[in-house]
Amino acid sequence: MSVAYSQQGSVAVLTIDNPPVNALSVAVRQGMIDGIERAIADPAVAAVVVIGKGKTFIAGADIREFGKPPQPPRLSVAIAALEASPKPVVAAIDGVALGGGLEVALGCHFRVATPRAQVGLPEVKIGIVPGAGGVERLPRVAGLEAALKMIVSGDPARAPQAAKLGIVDAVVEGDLLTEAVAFAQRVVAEKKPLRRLREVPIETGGKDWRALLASARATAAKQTRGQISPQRAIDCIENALTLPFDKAFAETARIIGELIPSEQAKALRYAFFSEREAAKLPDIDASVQAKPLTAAVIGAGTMGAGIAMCFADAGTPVQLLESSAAALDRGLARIDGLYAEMVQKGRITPEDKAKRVELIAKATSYDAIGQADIVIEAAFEEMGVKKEVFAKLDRAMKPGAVLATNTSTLDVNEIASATKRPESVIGLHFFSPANVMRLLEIVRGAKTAKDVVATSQVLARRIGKVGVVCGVCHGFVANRSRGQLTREANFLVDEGALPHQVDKVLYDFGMPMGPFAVADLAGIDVSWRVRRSQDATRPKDLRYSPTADRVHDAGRLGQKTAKGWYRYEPGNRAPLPDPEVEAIILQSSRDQGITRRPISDDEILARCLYASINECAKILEEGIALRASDIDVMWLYGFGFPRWRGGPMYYADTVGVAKVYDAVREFHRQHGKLWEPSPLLAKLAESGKTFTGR
Ligand code: 3H9
Repeated sequence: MSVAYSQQGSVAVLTIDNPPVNALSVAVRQGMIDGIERAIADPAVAAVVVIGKGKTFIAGADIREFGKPPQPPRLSVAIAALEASPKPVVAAIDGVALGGGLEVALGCHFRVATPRAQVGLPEVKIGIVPGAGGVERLPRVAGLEAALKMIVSGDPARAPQAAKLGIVDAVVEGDLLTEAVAFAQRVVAEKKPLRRLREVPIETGGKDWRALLASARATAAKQTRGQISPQRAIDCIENALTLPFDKAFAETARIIGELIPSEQAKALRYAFFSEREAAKLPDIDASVQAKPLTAAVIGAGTMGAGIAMCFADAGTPVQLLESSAAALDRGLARIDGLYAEMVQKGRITPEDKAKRVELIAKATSYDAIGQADIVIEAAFEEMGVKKEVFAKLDRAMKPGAVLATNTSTLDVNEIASATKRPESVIGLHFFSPANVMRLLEIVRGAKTAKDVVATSQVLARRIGKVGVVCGVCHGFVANRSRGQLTREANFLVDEGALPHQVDKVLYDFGMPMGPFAVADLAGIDVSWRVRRSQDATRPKDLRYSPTADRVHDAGRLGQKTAKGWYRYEPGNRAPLPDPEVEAIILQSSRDQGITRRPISDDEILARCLYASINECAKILEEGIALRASDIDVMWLYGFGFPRWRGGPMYYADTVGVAKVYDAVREFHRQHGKLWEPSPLLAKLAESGKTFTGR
């Protein structure tokens, strides 16, 4: 039964029952129509409550139905039936009312919600627009400005905020169904007029709607650069303002009809499901119990401080350990400064700051953290240091504690060997800045126990990260594959391109920054140190670009010295091309005996991206990543790869694996060994298959 019909006194109750999230599959749509018709026809029924079974009202249209031939009845027909009811219809919202779920609620005459409920129209995030009346009705209930913000960002509002905006009529404590039925009975008793939102005018709050729309367009163009759906949603809102309800609705239906099969929407749906898939591991099911999660972090440097902030931001207490009180104070001062910046920017209140700072407890001895359930080491990136720390942790931590290392390159198995409990050791690789970037690479060592992996996944969720599990190799999945992009970017500069040309191509593709701007942000000395650590093992016959070393040796360490691959004006992070760097580059090309040539944007894009894709394929065939989609999730959350392109693996599928393979073979011919094609890439290309099943 997708919609159960029952009665409480004179109130009919339609209970949406479509686990796990009450998505609006065809049976639910039909069930709502049948239910409302039955209630209208029954003289013993005076009002109707629509409620979701379980912890969710309705998560929206069934995204799995998109791209398949639509099956009647349409959602809008079911919603129209609710709205047209001559008997009052009350939506009772717990959990989430998202997308079509909120649209159902807005079709009802009244809405009551629990305090924890959330309502929103996240359609733009999956590349479409709200297509069942949300665009037209939300501005009518919440006013133009608030609706514009919610629809264009796709972000939900919590019940108290929704009540302030008028989206929810009452926030109720206690049993939701009881309260909703009582609310419905009051509506009947007080003969309250039924509020059909289609009949309500849109309030602009006295503001010029054209200016509001223009500003929303500009914000969306910045925040979701390259993505079509937010702009199309604004088109729909403009129609809602200028056309009669039904005409505007028909236009929205046309627009969503175009968007659903679009490449962007397909990629965004793929990203949605990939993210959920990444949480599933074939050998770890619900029977593997995660451990509790009191946490400690070792090292109050940039990374350690950022990791501690992740816990504090999630409202979870954390201990921060440093070897000396002075180092600890420096770390805490850094944290204080970062929170102060957030207060200044209006992102958190001074009270939030105080609460968060208070959640970070000081520790200067291993004994002090011994009872933590999970400890994350963020000490200096050097094997000797790591092993020393882990030997100490082995002695200090209680049995069963998870011992995690935040290494970005070192062998987790070797680190684990410094303990007598390698089964408790795991890599938890945060991305910089740790309190901002959402990827958490969960690196499973050869001996890591299943419950340690499961605990790390739970931890990731708890602190708002997207955890993706992978195996051990140098650089793990994300940095190893991204490293190839940087490699080619450097070679391209040696061959004739300039940093700003390379960066522009990747920025225009949709990356948040190009590789040279990233290098300046991260610090040229950081990558210089990594290269030095590889000098002894780097095969002599491999091509190596000395240019980045020369930039480093010229004292250009990036943004921190106001010069790196670019120069920077005081107080400004905008990268400016610098003739001094150009001179270094030209000299480096000459010294390498390279005759510089004009390099096309197409070549830049292909070399940078295909180098990474080829490496991703190697990572997949080595079994370091479980699925192509896991790699994509890592790039989306670790490097800001444009979500509407799905990720590098999905992108390779859209280009065509055979085309990518041909290009890789050609680059191999031209540039040699580093372009050795991945056998998996070759196999897929030759058999006409894809990485992602696209
Ligand atoms: C829409 O409504 C268009 C309309 O305007 C009408 C147009 C005509 N469909 O995330 P979780 C699955 S567009 C199908 O792990 P949580 C999900 O894949 C829709 N399946 O749980 C997963 O499956 P599995 C607008 C869905 O508690 C399982 O449910 N709505 C849908 O962390 C559990 O999900 C959205 O975009 C769906 N709509 O978070 C909301 N939603 O177990 C999308 C979820 O096989 N959903 N599943 O992996 C969400 O944001 C979160 O899933 C939610 C729950 C907050 C609901």
